[in-house]
Amino acid sequence: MPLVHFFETSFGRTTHRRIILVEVISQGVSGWGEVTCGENPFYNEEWTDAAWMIVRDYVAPRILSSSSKSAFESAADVGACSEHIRGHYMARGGVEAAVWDLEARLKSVPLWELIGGGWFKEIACGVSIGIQNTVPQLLKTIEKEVAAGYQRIKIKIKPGWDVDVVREVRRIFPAIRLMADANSAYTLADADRLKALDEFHLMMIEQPLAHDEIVDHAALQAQLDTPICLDECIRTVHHAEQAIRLQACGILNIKLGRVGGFAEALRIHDLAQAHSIPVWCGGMLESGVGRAHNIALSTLPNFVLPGDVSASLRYWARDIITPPIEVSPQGTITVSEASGFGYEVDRDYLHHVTVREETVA
Ligand code: OSB
Ligand code: MG
Repeated sequence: MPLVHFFETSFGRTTHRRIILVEVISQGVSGWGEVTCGENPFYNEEWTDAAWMIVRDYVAPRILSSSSKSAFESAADVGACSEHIRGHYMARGGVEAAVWDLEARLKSVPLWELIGGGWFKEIACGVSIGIQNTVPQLLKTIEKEVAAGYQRIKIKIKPGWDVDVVREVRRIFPAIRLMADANSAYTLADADRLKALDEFHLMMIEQPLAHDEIVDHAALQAQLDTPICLDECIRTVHHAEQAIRLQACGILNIKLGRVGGFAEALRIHDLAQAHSIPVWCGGMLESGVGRAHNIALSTLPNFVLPGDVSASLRYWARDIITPPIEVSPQGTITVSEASGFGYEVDRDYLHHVTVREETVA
């Protein structure tokens, strides 16, 4: 699916998405999940083609053989079926999330209720704005998103597009809630450069250092006033526990796919809450399916900061769910009361954009 506007991070530019959706069927009811990996192994080690094989050859067969023996009764037990797989959390998480949606639809309850959420009936939305060709272009985009009501602006940074850019954004928008995401573009040797961002009162700096490096983030956090938010580093509740113990961050970004699904996301949420670490829901340029899952997740009580969960139209001329996800002028999404993830898959349009399909039975 072509993106309405290219999205550029420190690791590259995306213009088209190749998304894997998972449909799980039981008793004539379908549940849907999305594998949130990128097209290339640049955000983390996962990418579309590898994830396809992991789902087909490892995750799906295992779940089917377990379910035929009634080895699990609820979606909460699905993650354990693929725990023996090293890594590949997004591939595993796409299937896990589909089973949660299925269970909610079979029980005719909203997904947010099934996961124990529902603390928010409206979730707070921010936007993630990629690296632009020019600073004026970035300023124009920020102005548009602020006018649309978004409660927080995140910009992407990298060496060469950082301190001067943030200074200019702050000069024009002195009072907006602003943050920066580096997607692992720096090392500890850049600490002075990152320290220079302190004067702009960012809400947080997201994942400045290596994707798998918690210890250096702790060393950096000790030098910064601005809270560090970890994204890439946190794939399991164990990583979250290490990061909190080492004081490597003040905030956590929880992405459903990155942590392998709802069960682990809930564990990380609860751990963070117990340590007074606020969390927010990250995004991976999802289709409406992944976006709807993110909305359900964002209704848990410790999701107190605006997430990267924004309107369908920011990404897609037409989304694959109906209705499309809309954001109010106050920068919120109203949580659906419908069962499952609260939207319907637009099968006609989905068929139109499908390039490959495979069934594991
Ligand atoms: O680091 O949060 C990130 C998109 C792709 C890969 C990584 C990230 C992002 C975003 C976009 O920031 C979030 C979104 O709007 O879906
Ligand atoms: Mg990020």
